[in-house]
Amino acid sequence: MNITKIESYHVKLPLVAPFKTSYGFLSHKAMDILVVTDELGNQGYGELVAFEQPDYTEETLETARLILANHLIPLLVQSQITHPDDVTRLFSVIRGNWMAKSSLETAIWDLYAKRHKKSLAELFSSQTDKLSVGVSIGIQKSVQDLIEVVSRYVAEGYTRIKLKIAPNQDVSFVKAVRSHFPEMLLMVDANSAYDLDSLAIFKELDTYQLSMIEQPFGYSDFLEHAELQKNIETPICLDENIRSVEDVMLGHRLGSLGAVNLKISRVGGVTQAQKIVEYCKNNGLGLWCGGMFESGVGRALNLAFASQEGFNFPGDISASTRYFKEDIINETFELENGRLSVPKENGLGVTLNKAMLEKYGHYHVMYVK
Ligand code: OSB
Ligand code: MG
Repeated sequence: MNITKIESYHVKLPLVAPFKTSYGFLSHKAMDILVVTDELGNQGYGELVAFEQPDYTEETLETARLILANHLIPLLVQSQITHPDDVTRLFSVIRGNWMAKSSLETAIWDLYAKRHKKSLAELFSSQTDKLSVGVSIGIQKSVQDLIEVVSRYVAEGYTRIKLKIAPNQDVSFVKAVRSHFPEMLLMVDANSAYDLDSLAIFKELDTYQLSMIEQPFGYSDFLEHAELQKNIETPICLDENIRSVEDVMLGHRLGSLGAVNLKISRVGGVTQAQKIVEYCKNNGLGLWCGGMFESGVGRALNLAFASQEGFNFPGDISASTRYFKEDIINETFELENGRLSVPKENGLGVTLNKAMLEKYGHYHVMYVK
């Protein structure tokens, strides 16, 4: 395929409700939408999901834009690409910068699928057209507020609840939610807010039948996570730590994890994410699809990807209404009996809403042949 043009929209969408985690507070989500055009006029969409602050991982929107403009785009347009896997190989000379790589690689997947008149779900050997999904709930001011928020999501049909926790905002919250919802699939995510000094907290959390505990310790720590796992029954799920299949293998061998939160963007794209799916499947690990408060473009990709064999737990892929009042795609993702439909149309199966892009975005041309 021949790339003739690469455009981007710098978008910033207000969240329906602010989101508080152990490391920060989010009222808007910014993202870039890449539009890659080929010689036949097909267009592939990719989402750059990095945050504005380097507080979840080290990349930011700004660092990723630089890497795209100065390194990834020049590499891509100089080369002959026949399959999206070629893009991953091409980008392997550049270290790290996973989200920058993923934004372009996923746009090429969409383009490739459209050129072959197939949906991404088809290309990923989708096993189902409806996915059970969960919702990730930010830290609330009080236990009462949290119970209200959880109750609302449960009423909407979510079958798995993830609570963000931080020191002193952990056990009391989990205890209250568990006693209101004894059967609910419930888990927590600490976003690296603790270390082994808090072992007693985790021993206590271990008594609430949590499905897993996500990223309790440092974002590149494996040893303390392994030590923790020896002391608790609840599986540890790693998120921030996992940038590649090698990280999953390391965590598995060391006993630092029982499950993986897989974000395509955090591991450099679909081709790399696929290796993790295979490894988890072959080794009986928990596997589910994480989220980055993506726009509908990124969410469509997550739905297609997570509908394949190997994913065995509801992901952080919530309905459109959970995130933004207005999105930049024309379609909406609506919950039906706790499930979202996997898009069926060619490629990602979603179309850009030009009016919303104009309202919330700024247009840039990154490359013209
Ligand atoms: O740690 O999984 C996380 C959102 C932004 C950054 C990190 C995380 C999250 C979430 C929500 O937990 C994911 C979503 O619903 O998109
Ligand atoms: Mg997480």
